[in-house]
Amino acid sequence: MAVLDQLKEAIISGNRDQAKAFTKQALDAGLEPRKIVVDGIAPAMEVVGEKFRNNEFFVPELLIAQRAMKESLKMMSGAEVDYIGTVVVGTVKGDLHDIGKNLVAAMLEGAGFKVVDLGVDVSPEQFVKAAGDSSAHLIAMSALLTTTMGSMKDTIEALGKAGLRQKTRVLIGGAPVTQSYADEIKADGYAPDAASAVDRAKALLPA
Ligand code: B1M
Repeated sequence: MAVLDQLKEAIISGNRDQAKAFTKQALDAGLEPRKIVVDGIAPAMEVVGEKFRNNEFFVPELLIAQRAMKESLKMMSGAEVDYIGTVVVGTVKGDLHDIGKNLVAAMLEGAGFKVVDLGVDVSPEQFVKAAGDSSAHLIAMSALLTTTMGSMKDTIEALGKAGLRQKTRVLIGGAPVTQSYADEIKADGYAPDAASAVDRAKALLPA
């Protein structure tokens, strides 16, 4: 089996040690980090998401697959890449769900974005500061709770107050988020899944 298929299987089964070993093997063989993400890690997490939706996987399987994915991603941080843009990513204030957000971050990284990942429970002020500090083209916010979605609106308003709204596009997503919510809060884009988040993010880059 090719090394990226082995990596994919290791992540799906949540085997951290194997995920690290196959990532190392892929890097040693000269594969680009971007290729490892796009052809190894991202498809693995798509399978995990699909199995979860079909009730073949439950939360523990989701979490151990995510842990294996993180180990693999960690081994590639710091690699030299020509970035197509900078995106600040995070799960909004009050919200600790990060599996989907991590998948979006990994796919964006794989597509050539420099990703500044602020993690979870990110306040509007933290998003705005990171966008300013990194001259980000885009902020990508994830929310999984209906009670935390409002923080997306607060962040857009905070960007405006900081004078950054014109130069920083805003992409939102997460299970309870919809296109009509994005329209309501004047976000620049909405994506229902990680793959379409990449397409939307690319479309939002300045020409
Ligand atoms: Co929580 N949780 N949870 N949870 N949890 C949900 C979201 C819930 C729907 C479960 C339920 O009641 N049926 C419910 C929310 C209800 C609501 O508000 N409508 C819920 C609740 C209530 C809670 C707690 C309040 C429970 C409690 O303590 N009483 C609590 C809140 C904690 C907090 O955040 N403050 C809580 C806690 C947790 C755990 C910690 C146990 C764990 C999170 C672990 C972690 O993330 N590290 C957890 C989990 C795992 C879930 C479920 C079961 C799975 C979420 C997940 O990871 N899905 C979820 C129920 C469900 O979805 N069936 C649930 C897989 C992931 C790949 O999908 O994140 O949707 P998802 O990401 C998708 C898309 O949404 C999209 O791309 C991904 C796929 O490609 N996407 C984006 C995501 N972000 C995007 C951003 C984009 C674009 C696309 O652009 C920027």
